[in-house]
Amino acid sequence: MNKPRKKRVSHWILFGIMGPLIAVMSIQAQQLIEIRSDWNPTMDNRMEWWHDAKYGMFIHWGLYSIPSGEWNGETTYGEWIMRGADIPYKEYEGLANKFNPVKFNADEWVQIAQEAGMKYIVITSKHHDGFCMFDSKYTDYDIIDRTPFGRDPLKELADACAKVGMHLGFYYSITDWHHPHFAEKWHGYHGNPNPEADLDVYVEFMQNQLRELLTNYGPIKILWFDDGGSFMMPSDGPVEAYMEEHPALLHSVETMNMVRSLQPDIIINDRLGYGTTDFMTPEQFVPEPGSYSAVHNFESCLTINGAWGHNKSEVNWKSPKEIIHELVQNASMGGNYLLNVGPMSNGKIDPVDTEILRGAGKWIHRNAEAIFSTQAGPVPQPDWGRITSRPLSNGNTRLYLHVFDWPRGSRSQPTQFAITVAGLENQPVQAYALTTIPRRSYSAEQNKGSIVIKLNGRRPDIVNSVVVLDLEGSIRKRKM
Ligand code: FHN
Repeated sequence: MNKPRKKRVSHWILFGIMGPLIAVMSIQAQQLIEIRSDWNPTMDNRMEWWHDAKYGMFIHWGLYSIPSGEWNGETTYGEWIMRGADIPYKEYEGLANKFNPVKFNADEWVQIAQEAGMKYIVITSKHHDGFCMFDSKYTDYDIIDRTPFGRDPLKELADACAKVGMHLGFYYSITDWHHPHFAEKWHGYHGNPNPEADLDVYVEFMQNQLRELLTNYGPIKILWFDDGGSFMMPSDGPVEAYMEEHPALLHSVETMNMVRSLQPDIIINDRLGYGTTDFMTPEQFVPEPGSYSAVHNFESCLTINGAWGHNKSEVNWKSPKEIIHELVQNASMGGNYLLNVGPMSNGKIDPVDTEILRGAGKWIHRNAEAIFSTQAGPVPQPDWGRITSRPLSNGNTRLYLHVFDWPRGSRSQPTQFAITVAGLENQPVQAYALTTIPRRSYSAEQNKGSIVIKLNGRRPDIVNSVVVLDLEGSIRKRKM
C-alpha cells in the first residue's frame, strides 16, 4: 500500500528536525526566516485552540472508497489502490461515474466526532490520486463534474462544523498521480506519465486550488499538506543542496505566504516539503517521551484500524482502551492525536468505527478535565501511567495522574498500593479520584523530592483511573 515506512519516516525525521536547521543555510531560508520571524510554534496564539483541542478526526474519503481495498481478488489495498493495484488510468477515472454517496450526512459525521470527544476534523480534499472531493474550477476531475453525486461534501461539512463550533481542516496531497504536470519522477509513479511535465505548471495549479479551498469554505483552521517530502532524494550531491532545491521546487515559501495571507490564523503542518512550520506529524506511532515535545508542536496521526481509506476486509481495529491510551500518551507530552476513519463509498462512516469512537468517547467525556486544555506532565513519564497538568488560578498546580494499571484487590485483601511522582519538591495539597461520586480522597506526601500517593479501594475506571494531585505553587523540580 504505502512506500516502505522506514524511508518515509526517515524523510520526516530529516525534514522535521534537520529541515529548519539545514534550510537556514540556504537563500531560500532567508525567506523562511522572514516568514518565521513571527513563528514561535510553542507559544504562537494561533496554536492556542489547537493545543487545547488535543484530539481530532482524520478522514480519508475518495474514489478509493469504492473498491474499498479490493481489486482483482486482492483485498489488502487502501487509498493507494490506484498505484498498488496498478489500475489503468482511465479505469480508475471511471470509478468517478460510480461515486454517489447518497447516505452522506455531514451533520451525522460531525455528531460522531463530537460524541467521540473530538474537537476538530481534517478531511482529504485531494489525495494522491488527484481526485478532488470539492468543486474546483481548475480541473473537472472533481466530485461535482465527474460523479452522479453532484454535491460538494466539503462545503456541507464546513457548514455542519460551523453550526456546532467544530474546527475544520483540509488535507491536500502535493503528490498528484492524475495531473499532467506532476512528473512521475517525483513520486516514482503517475497514472498517465507525461515526459514533458513541468512542475511549475503543477505548482500553479496547486496554489490555485489552495486559494479555492481557503476562500470558498469559510474559516479553515488547519492545512494538512501531504507528501511534499516524498520527492526523490537526489542520487548524488549533499543533503544541503537537496534541501535548498526542494523548497524552491515546490515554491514552498511563496505557497505558505499565500496560505497565510488568505487565512492568517491557519495552522500548517510539516509536509509542505521543507520541514516544520507549525507542527510535526509523526505517523502511525506515538512518540517516545521527550523525543518531539521538546522541539516542536506535534500531532500523531494514526488509523483506527489498518487502513487510511476504507477497506471492507479490515479486521484490525483498535479498542476504545487503546485509543484512550494513545490520546493520553500524546497529551502527556503536550501533543495532539489525529485519529483516522475511512468512510464508505455510500457516505456512511463504518458502524464499527462509530461504535469504537463512541466507546472511547464515554471515558473522554467523563475525564475531559484531565485531557482538554491541559499541558504536558512536568516530569518524565512514570511506569504506572502518564501525567497531564494545568496551572490553577490560585497559583497552585494540578497534575492528572493517569493510572493505567490499578491492581485488583479482593474482599480479604482490599487494594492498597502507592505510586510516586519523582523529581518534584512541591508540597502536595490534596489528592482524589477525578470521577468517583462521592469523591474519594487519597493521602499524598513529599518524600525527599518525590511525591508518594497512597491509593486504595476499587479502581475508579477499568481503562484509565485519573487521580488529581494538587501541588502548592508552580512546579519546582528537584535539583539533581
Ligand atoms: O501516502 C499517504 C497515506 O496514504 C496517508 O494519507 C498518510 C496519512 O498521514 N500520509 C501519506 C503517508 O505518509
